[in-house]
Amino acid sequence: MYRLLYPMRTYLVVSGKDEETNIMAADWVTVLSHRPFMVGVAVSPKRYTHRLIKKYGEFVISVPTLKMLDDVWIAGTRSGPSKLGEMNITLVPSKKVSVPSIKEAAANIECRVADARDYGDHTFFVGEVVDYTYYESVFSPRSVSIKVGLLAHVSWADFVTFEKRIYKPT
Ligand code: FMN
Repeated sequence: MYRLLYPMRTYLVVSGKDEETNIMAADWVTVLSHRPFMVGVAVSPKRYTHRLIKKYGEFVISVPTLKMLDDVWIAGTRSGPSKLGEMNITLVPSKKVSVPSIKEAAANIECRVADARDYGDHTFFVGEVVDYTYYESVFSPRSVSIKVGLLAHVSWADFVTFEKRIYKPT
């Protein structure tokens, strides 16, 4: 009953390169370490993305916004690089990895696979973050602007964004 941990933020995982570039939606993404900056993502071996991460040893975690919801849905419901033809995104070169980044995404986190381990029906890919790009209008060292419409997934086709900021008294 993984749904007990929902809502979860939704991300995009970019893998492969050139004509073999692929994008899938992923909820099961987490930060693992601050220094060095490391992230992890659980990817089912059934995903085309799984094959590409294994093949190239690199992936990019992109942070989609509400404007990209249609693309997120395509990324999360179709399999293989041909889906990119249906999507409305612009691929741009990443800084350190050969897997491209997504121009429209609020951030792109460039990862090299540091470890891959199977847990149950998913493989947990650990990525060492080698570089990143982001919109300064959304992310600053101390905070995040939620106005951009960061996506969280509730169930099948049901998504929410963060609306209300609750100020913690200090
Ligand atoms: N699949 C995973 O393996 N891990 C995930 O964390 C994950 N999260 C998803 C979140 C959303 C919102 C959606 C719609 C789907 C998610 N999926 C996840 C399923 C894949 O995105 C989906 O199977 C996709 O079609 C795989 O694409 P690919 O075969 O081109 O790699």
